[in-house]
Amino acid sequence: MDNWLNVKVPGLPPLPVEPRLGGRALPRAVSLYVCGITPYDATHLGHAQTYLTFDYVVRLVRASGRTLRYVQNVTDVDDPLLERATEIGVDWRDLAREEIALYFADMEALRVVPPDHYVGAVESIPLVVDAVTRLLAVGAAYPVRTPETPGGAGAGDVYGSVAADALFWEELPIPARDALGVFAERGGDPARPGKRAALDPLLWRAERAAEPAWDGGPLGAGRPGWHIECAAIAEHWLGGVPTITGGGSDLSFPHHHMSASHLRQLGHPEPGMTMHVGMVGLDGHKMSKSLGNLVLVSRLRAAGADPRAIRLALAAHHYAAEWEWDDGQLVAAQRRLGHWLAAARIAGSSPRIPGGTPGSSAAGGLATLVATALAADLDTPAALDAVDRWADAVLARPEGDPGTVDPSAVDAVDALLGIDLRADPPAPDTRLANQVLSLPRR
Ligand code: 5CA
Ligand code: ZN
Repeated sequence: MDNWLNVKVPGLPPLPVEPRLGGRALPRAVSLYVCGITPYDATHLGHAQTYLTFDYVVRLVRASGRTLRYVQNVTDVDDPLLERATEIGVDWRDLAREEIALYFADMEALRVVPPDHYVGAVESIPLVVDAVTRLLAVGAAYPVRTPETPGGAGAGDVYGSVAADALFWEELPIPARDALGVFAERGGDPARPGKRAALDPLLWRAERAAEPAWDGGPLGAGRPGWHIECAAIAEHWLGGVPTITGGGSDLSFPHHHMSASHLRQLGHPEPGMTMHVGMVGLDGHKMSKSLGNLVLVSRLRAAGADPRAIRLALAAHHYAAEWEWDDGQLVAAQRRLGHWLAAARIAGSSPRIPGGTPGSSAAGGLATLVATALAADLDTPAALDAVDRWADAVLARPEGDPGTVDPSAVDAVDALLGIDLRADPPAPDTRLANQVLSLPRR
């Protein structure tokens, strides 16, 4: 599937940092799987915080001299997308196409580095069919006949068996007594008749009237379940369990737990780590498409917000924190950006440190200072503080004192924090207002 436009990242000399994320050191070769959007509504600030978090991971991992393979999916067929399309009376494919285009425009404006592979659920159906077939073969999955299904060989839904995974309960990321409730809240169907256990997740949904379906070979016509989608894509594109599996904290259970369980039963016992971004809230509730309490990135951009300020407003919060948005944070971020831009203008016209190589001088510590903050479990607030102190020092110099500057400071801010201090602010993208409104919203 298409990807969004690449971002130019200035080269920095390899930085002497050993990133630790969630308390764990990273190997030299890192694979990253980030759970992407379900394209039924526009990118809100919660999504932006999630994708910006992994953008800092990408920039840090590469700047530390490690290799990175990075995959992000897009759930371009699933119940919420189909339900929303029906509700607003558009074809689900048009809704998906339009929302993916808007997501790309938002990611490009925010200068988020794209994944190596951006992979859709629909194009991955052969991978899912293969994975489900293998799970059936090892007894980790079973069919549940459906009266609604138009018969035929293999016709019926397929469920994964949690009882087949010896580590399922041991690895559960939430208290066992909460599992059923959370499963039901987040797309699960605990009461479905015919299941062996209430928590068993759907792997393959047999064709129903008025629902899209694809040829599932031995499984019969149908469409993929959600958790197996991410397991199958990760297995194919990253060779098994990713070093890091990421998304918002609402994906910890059941989604990432189920996907990890599927991967184990597909023959991938290797351990991986998950990184979960705290939920961004508004007015006392998690920002979510289903609640409708959204601040859209595209609306802020159309209203003239500088995407660099949106970035700074979000980076002021540690990724794991849960926090609430208010517009004052954008005002404060815009002020901070102005301070940095003023310093960058002076830095750009000052002599460089004689003989200095990027990142090597005393002041040239900015790249190292920012990378060191990010290496400590992605401490973006500390990284922003480091740039504040650099800007303070540049701006505090007596007038007429040319001083010396860290030649790599502006590049460091660009490469590690995705903020280009050389660029002019973009004009508000007024086309966006129309694009955002072209589909009816509730
Ligand atoms: N397509 C699936 C993942 S495979 C999905 O959850 N899509 S989503 O569109 O609902 O969410 C996209 C990403 O944004 C997920 O990683 C989700 O955890 C994250 N997310 C959603 N709401 C918030 C929020 N309020 N704050 C932070 N992250 C959020
Ligand atoms: Zn996922």
